[in-house]
Amino acid sequence: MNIIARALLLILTTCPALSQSVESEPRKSRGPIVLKEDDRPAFPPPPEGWDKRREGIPHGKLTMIEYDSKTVGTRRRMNVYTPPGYTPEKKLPVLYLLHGIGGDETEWERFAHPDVLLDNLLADGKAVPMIVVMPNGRAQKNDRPTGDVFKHAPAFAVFEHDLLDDVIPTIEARYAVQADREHRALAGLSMGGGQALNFGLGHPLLFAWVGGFSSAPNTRKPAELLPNANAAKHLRLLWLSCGSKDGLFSISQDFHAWLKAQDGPHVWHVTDHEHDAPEWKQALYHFLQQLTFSGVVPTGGEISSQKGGASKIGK
Ligand code: FER
Repeated sequence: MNIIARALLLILTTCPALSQSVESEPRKSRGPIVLKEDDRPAFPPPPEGWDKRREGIPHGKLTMIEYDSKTVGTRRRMNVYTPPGYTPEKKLPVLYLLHGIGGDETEWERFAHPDVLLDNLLADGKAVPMIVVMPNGRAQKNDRPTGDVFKHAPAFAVFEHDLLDDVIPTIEARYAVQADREHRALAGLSMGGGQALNFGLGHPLLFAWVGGFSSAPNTRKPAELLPNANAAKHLRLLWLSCGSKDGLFSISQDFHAWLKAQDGPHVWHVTDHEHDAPEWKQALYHFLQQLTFSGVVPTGGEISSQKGGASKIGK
């Protein structure tokens, strides 16, 4: 993102009045951040060395792959992490990890090095082997984050079709993947957080693991995301995190409060960060450990599974 776009982003994320103008559906003006008693970290800060590339442990592999998007009508790119020891003989679960408004398929790797975090977690037995797919969430012909990136907001909504019809089928055709909801996670930061909540909760038969990090104003309102908070019981994990100094805090806070009021199970992790890369990196570190891809979620409790239902994916 160039310096002008960055400055604009800072103004927009800290000034509720201005941010209204770029929302597709205006939300209520966001007032000052008011912290509640339960707006606290769910996890301690990561331990020493958590984000340092370690010698002497097995390393996974990052590959930038291309695919033909029927949705966009272009050849697009995504960054794919395969864990150490990946072989076409053993099917693995997949996390689809989405970037923010100024990012692209390289953003997570530049900000957070998910490969390093996962290599370290795997070496320490704190995560299970998984494939991590980092696509480009701006589903338009020119998907570079240039110019006024806020004008690209509609393309972040179109990405729902690219994800379901192009990205996921490509990954499931080319990699050894456990192609069912129990082994498919969707998460993202900011605009990507809004996408993950909108698409993930909108397609409960496709995703059992959903996470929104510092979710942006593209996030649907709580009652639209989950008309019945009880539905969260059918997920393995619903994750919400945000920095308490983020101008977008109320978006995550409101959804948390709405879920809590109705006993909808979820993780709520609040740090004292702003809308920044260190927030997303530590959120990812903790989120990866919650992705057990089994019925047991370390902090989320035992959640019953949703049975049956047709998916257009994997057919
Ligand atoms: C907005 C403020 C921030 C908005 C999007 C963002 C679509 C996204 C920020 C990011 O992805 O970092 O008003 O409207």
